[in-house]
Amino acid sequence: MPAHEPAFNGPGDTSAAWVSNFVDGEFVEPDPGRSFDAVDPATGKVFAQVHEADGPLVDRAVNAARRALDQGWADTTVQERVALLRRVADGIERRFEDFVTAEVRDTGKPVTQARTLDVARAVQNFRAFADIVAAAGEESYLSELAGGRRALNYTVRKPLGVVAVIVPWNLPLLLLTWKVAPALACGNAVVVKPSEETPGTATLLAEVMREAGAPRGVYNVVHGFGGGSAGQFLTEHEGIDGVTFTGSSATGASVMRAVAPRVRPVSFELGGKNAAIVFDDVDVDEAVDGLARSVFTNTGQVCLCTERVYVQRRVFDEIADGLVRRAQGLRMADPWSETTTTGPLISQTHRAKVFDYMASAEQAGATVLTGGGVPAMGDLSGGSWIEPTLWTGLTNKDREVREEIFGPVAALIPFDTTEEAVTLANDTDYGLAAAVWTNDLRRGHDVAQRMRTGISWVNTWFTRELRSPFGGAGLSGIGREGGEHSLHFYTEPTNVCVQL
Ligand code: NAD
Ligand code: 6OD
Repeated sequence: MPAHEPAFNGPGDTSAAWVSNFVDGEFVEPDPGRSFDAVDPATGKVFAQVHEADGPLVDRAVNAARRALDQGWADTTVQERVALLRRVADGIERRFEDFVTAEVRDTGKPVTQARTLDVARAVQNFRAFADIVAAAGEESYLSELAGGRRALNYTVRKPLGVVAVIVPWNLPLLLLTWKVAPALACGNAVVVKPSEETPGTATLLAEVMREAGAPRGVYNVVHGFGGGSAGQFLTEHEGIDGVTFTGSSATGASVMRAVAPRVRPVSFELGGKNAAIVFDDVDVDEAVDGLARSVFTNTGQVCLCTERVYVQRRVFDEIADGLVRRAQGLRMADPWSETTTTGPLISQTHRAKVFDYMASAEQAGATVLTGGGVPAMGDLSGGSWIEPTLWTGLTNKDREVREEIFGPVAALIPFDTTEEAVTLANDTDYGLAAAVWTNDLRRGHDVAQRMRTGISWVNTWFTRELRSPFGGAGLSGIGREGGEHSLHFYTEPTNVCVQL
């Protein structure tokens, strides 16, 4: 079998190229009447059939998760769960290249990125949350009461229960494991619904979970779409105790409506329209290097990517020239080549959306510094390739500067004063991330703190500390995950108050 053939076909025959649902510890026999295509975004070719879960199958998955909790998983010790998380991390490491293969096949992302970012972070997610839950303490307070009496208050944290984990296609395994690891660490059982575009690695993880000894029903995977499909069946299911969701803000609103009648907790990591602020004291090469990463990584399909670059006027042209050179130096080619830096967009549908913004930017009077079209890709021309694109001449009023595009595009806008830069950067309905580029650290701290975002970087981008809070304000989300913040979302506390 070629190295990049999918290795996640589910039961029995590995030549059939089926991606199966995984329920109650077993891969479910595929139903040829209920399937959809898995498409390689780099070629546009169909390479597998994905078994779409119907309502009864989602029901089985939720019930299996509930049984797993009732039959002892919820009562396991922290040490037992930590040990499972470490075995899962080891299991991913043992099958590292299988995960890389599945991720590259599903997304078209460069194989080097899948190795160094996506799959490496999946391993790290399980190890980090094993450490975090092992080190977590409990709260207790001694209350002074009238008459010299005292009461001891302590908090017992219990698993939330059955958690629905719904994730998108851009960093499929990274984002899935960022949620599954803490959920299991806290004693929950999960039903995960990966994106219809990227079903592979969640399915492969089922094999690893089984090998690692996860009890039946603790980890379930249902495949399908959102509305009218597995996503909706899952979020509307009365057996779900909470939903952790990463995806677009519009879908977040639908998920909120779906859980509202049963008042279930949600954790939302949603879209972004992230700003970079570049002051004129920067080392231009260093700043361009960081900016280029923040605009073009994963073909701009990272919620944290910069799509608005505010540059202090004195260095505007230098920064613009540097970014154009970086955009033109990106190597768009076969994702399996070790020298490829940039893959396609996830689908033709998404490419049409990004092109729509490119057309409207030009109508709004933008100057296209580079890009704006489809690169010549030869044998790969069936894929959803797009040129990295930079604009000047747009303002904060234009939709291309207000709406999340989720492609390798950015608008460069000049500013004069710090106050102006802060106002422009905060002038958005989103609030996920910002990056400040300056050699004046006092100014860096000041401006970073004034960003209305879940994270503000200074002289870096996408540098992650998994114990820190991660999430967004405004349209970018509800709540925070990471470190103890994850442990809070995935547990339900009971305060015990004992009069002494
Ligand atoms: P999406 O919202 O279309 O889909 C996300 C997931 O939700 C998919 O699994 C999808 O099938 C499912 N879904 C869609 N409709 C649903 C419904 N009605 N009920 C239940 N599930 C439903 O997002 P996408 O296009 O897959 O991903 C791109 C978006 O995700 C961008 O907006 C990006 O910013 C955001 N994102 C945010 C973060 C973050 O951490 N803040 C991380 C990655 C991606
Ligand atoms: O690094 C993470 O934990 C995280 N949730 C990243 C999100 C990236 C968005 O595409």
